[in-house]
Amino acid sequence: MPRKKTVSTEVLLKDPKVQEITSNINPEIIERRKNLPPICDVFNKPYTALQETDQYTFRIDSEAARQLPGIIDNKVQGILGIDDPDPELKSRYERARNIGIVFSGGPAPGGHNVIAGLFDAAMAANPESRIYGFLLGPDGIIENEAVEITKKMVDRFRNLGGFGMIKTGRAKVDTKEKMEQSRQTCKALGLDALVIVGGDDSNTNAAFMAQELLRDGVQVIGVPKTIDGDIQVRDAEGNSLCAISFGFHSAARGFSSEIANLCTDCSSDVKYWHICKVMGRVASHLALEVGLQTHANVVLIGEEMADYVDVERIRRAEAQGTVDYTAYGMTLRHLSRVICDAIVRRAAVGKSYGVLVLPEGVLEFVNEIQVFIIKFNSIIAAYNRDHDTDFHADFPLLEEKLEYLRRMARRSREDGGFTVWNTRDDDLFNDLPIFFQEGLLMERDSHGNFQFSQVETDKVIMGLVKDYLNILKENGVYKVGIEREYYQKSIRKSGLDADYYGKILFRNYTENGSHLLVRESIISLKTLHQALEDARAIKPGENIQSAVEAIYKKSVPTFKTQTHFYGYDGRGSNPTWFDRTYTYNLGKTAFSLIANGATGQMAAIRNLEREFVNWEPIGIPIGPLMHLEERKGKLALVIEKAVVDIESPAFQVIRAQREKWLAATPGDDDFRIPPPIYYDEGNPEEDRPLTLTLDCLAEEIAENAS
Ligand code: FBP
Repeated sequence: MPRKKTVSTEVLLKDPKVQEITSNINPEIIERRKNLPPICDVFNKPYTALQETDQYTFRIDSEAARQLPGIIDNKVQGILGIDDPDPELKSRYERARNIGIVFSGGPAPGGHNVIAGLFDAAMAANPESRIYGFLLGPDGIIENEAVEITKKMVDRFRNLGGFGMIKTGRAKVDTKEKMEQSRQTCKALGLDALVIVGGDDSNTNAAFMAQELLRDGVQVIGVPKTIDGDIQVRDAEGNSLCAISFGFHSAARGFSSEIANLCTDCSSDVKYWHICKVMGRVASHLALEVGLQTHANVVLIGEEMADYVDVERIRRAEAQGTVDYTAYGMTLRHLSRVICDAIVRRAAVGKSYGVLVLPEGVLEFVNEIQVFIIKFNSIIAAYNRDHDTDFHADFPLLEEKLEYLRRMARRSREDGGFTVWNTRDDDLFNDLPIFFQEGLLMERDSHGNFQFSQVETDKVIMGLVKDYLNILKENGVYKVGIEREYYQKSIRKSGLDADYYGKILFRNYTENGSHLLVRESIISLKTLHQALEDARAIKPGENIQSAVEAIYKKSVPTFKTQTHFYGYDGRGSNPTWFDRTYTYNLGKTAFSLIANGATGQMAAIRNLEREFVNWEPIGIPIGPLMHLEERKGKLALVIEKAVVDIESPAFQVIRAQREKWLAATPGDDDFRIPPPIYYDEGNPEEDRPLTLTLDCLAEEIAENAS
């Protein structure tokens, strides 16, 4: 045999084709970088102006009015495109400016295009302007760590995911010292304006900075970012001003294509339930969108649980002339029952597999967990206040924290007035698995939010599910349905009478169903033997017919799971057409607001739920969005998180499709395969999140019908 020719690694690496396929640049990246997303009509004009409108009203919190007097009276501002500005507007618009921009909180696809939109607009107005990017989030402002953003940097990151250009961080400018340091940074860089790209908490921070920096003439503009989709702004009349934050669509599409692959795999391999925890901290918007995109068998929506009422319990209590208060709201036990019910029903038609979508923050909507979270917030805040120290630093170990709680429970026994943590709380808490206790007692993030991404929600819930499935198995309720035809064929093949054995083995043999369910009383080979003996199908001591035994064994369920966490992966994906277009226009909107003197406003695009031609850049006043909320045991002014509205058309669609997607019927599942996020100008991908499309269609259909 001729010897195979070899080549040295050095020569191999010099080959242009090898270089091409080992390069970190691929044709799609090149295309992405070159592309300029479409811009809203107003940005086709060389200048823009703001038009304040009283059309939208807000219910203003008196505390917000007290703390934010300089920006609380801001109005919604529309943006107008101008061809021939008056000299005053022209000179204001074209002034060279120094603008700082910072990413705050978790990454979200599209962030780089906010910078690109801002940079392109600022350079078009005056190429002498400077854009500074603060490094590693708000810490970059506090510590004056910034880079000047150049065209080369912008072009390198256009239309690409992540926040790699300047990175991000979760620091908060929340003390007098940090505010003063930030002011000094703005002075040192001669900033005219600061753009804060962040979630609800970061935009809250933007409002306080806008107020503080007013006297220095530094404008502060927020930009609605978060994959969680929980920044959605409506006015007091319910008019939508910002339908969704950027990043949501790309992350949801990223999760969906991976979850759809699991749907395909599990319905081929038919042996696993895939438990998919999906990010979104508290709100279940991502889970809702993933549900619509994939038609996973079970899609839990936390917000629905908050309103849960156990009608059966209420009826039972009423029959006894009592009221059962525990029937209102979802408990952990009940949640596990809901999941078990779906698993048992699918098993009954032979489907021992499926896909369950679990929002990461689902526990926030579960009664007893909500109570624990609230109690810990106030216990820890009281400790920190009374001792002027930090609870987590003083009690770093779980055992120390538990001991502190035990002491509180003892105190409640001695002092009837002390009710924040009693023996019952302590007992209930001690029943939870250690990893979950640890999760619940974990330090809150810098904004006082519970860090759900670090809690193994799936493990807690699936632990309970597995326990209850075992009970249902022992009770003979949880069985794998056997296809009638299969049963008859295999029994007859062994020369036995299928009808004779069918009536002994199955509870529904004489009915018409396609799947046969072994009787509840047959839960082991011993009980099977007994049933056959009772029917005189075998004699004591005789072996069970092997074909009958094989059928029985097939009916015994094994619940096998694979757990997955969808979060950081989707958060890092490249932006969809929707997000890259949205964010590029947000960057341009931020510049228009700055160039026209606005501060304390959030750059936004109205009509995102409609086709692109309807998109309308606006400025939303941040101050009026603030309300008081409990954070780390204290009331704080924050922007309210938008959670899933269970009256919304998108949620109603999920509710109506639930049975279909569960597919606890013979035949195929209803899985949907969303196309992956791809880059091809000729074939634009889905142009909006399905949640938004449904909400918009519902409005149009209602209008046409009236
Ligand atoms: P933002 O609200 O800052 O955009 O972050 C959202 C999020 O991705 C949540 O979905 C998740 O719970 C959290 O961040 C994870 O935080 P971390 O990156 O600190 O682990």
